[in-house]
Amino acid sequence: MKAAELFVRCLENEGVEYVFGIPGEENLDVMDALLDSSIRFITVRHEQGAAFMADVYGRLTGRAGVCLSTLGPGATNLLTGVADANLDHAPLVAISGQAATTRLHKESHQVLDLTRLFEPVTKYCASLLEPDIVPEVVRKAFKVAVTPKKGATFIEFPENVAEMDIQDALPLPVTSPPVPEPSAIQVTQAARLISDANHPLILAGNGVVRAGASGQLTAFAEQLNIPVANTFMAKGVIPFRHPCALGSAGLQASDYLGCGFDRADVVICVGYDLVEYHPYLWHPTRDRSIIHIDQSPAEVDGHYPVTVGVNGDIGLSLQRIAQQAARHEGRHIRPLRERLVNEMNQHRDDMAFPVRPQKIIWDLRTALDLEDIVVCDVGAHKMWMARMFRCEYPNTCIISNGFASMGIAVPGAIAARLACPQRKVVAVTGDAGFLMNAQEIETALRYRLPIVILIWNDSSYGLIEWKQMNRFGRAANVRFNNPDFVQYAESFGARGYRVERTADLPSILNEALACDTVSVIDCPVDYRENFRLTEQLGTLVCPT
Ligand SMILES: Cc1ncc(C[n+]2csc(CCOP(=O)(O)OP(=O)(O)O)c2C)c(N)n1
Ligand SMILES: [Mg+2]
Repeated sequence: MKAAELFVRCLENEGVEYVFGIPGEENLDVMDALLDSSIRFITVRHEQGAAFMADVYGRLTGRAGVCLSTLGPGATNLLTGVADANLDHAPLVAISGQAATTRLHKESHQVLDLTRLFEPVTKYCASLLEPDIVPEVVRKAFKVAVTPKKGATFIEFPENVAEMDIQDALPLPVTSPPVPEPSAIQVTQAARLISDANHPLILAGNGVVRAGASGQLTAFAEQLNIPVANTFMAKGVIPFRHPCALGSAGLQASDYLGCGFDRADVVICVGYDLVEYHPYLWHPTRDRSIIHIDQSPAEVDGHYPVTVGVNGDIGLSLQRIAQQAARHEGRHIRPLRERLVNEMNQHRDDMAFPVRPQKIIWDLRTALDLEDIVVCDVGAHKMWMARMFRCEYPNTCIISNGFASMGIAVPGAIAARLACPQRKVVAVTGDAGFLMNAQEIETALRYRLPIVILIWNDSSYGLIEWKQMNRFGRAANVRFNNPDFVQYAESFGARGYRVERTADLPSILNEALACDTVSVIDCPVDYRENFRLTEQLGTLVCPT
């Protein structure tokens, strides 16, 4: 057998269903071997799209998503999506072809040192310099990708090695190391600190989603009657309808939630990745007690002094702490929650045009089932979605908030549809982020993957304009023109809709969601609301 065939057997052995990518001259043997495997290759239109697809597939399934490119320019195109997975802690294995080992030592066509290039954006990089090491490298790449904290790994496969023969080699057995139990002493210390607290608050992060511990988190909060703020990436870890749910923290301004943090004396951080929300934003005073509950020890940060660290299985840690800690009164959270819910409800009948962000969110939430999936891009629309889109389940509003790269929504929605074919999927995107990977509409159509793309059209890099106006009172080089998005969609063979009256948005959404193809909705948005929100939050008086 060729090393390339062994490589593909190793991928099958890891349970790989899909490889997202673009073939090249340096991975001919791998591409050919894939034809005889159970793995489905998804041919995309830009390697960045492939990496984002693998990234979102990894988030939704918990198993590493796989993307593939050729050497040089193919590999550099993968880089942004790989970095996104790594900083967002999504499991991903990236594979690239490489030139033959006989020309890697010199200036040579399309050759870059790829393991060096990928080192800063992955947890592990390896070059398959010998056929014999294929089983070990593949096993290690998949194991490291899912080991807490999850992230990206990279394998480079030189073309001459891929075609070499190898005898008697087999994939290595797949085993998952058990997650350690939390130490009893740490559990007791945490329980004591919580019992003695006046106003404890939970900050739940994406680690809860990765550990599949949202049920235990909700039970913990309910039993001890402690309010829960979640990070953007942890939307839905506690159902929003739950009275303990306070909504998303992370808008880089004061918000109702900030009132909760101001008041808290003990903050219980569960599965919290510091990459998402700087501790100095919610803990400028550095004087609160912090309990860190996670599979891995806390990152070092001057504003994150950990009083008690409980490391190990998150669900188990929460259960054991709850058995020992005393229940709180938790009365002060009601006004905070009510203010947010009122704000969400205010715009249900708001017919102003261009459509206000709050109204787009109201109509989208109404059109979708609670299990359906939204993949959000990066921009002002993400801030609004994080703040106001209610989620009852984890992984129903996918947000990139570690690397926070624009361009994830369209390819991410395609991967979501493949990972969860029974659910409806909407990409919520800005007009700028949309055009960064809009070419993948063709991929979605070719594989018959119905998705809805909802573009918030402001002809601007809206989030940056928001920040510029706040800081300097004038906008700098953020405005642009858009193509006709309806004609653009139709030119691919997709459906295009333009929202011309706010009253039409619900029926357009329902029609697009019901049809079995790709739909693009061009929705003009009134981002004057951004400045109103800044003002409103700037003069916020805490309702507690
Ligand atoms: C790849 C990438 N480039 C630049 C940025 C910086 N950035 C963050 S949001 C944003 C503007 C996004 O504009 P758009 O997609 O139209 O969304 P809007 O803010 O208008 O809702 C920019 C330039 C980024 N996060 N990612
Ligand atoms: Mg925009």
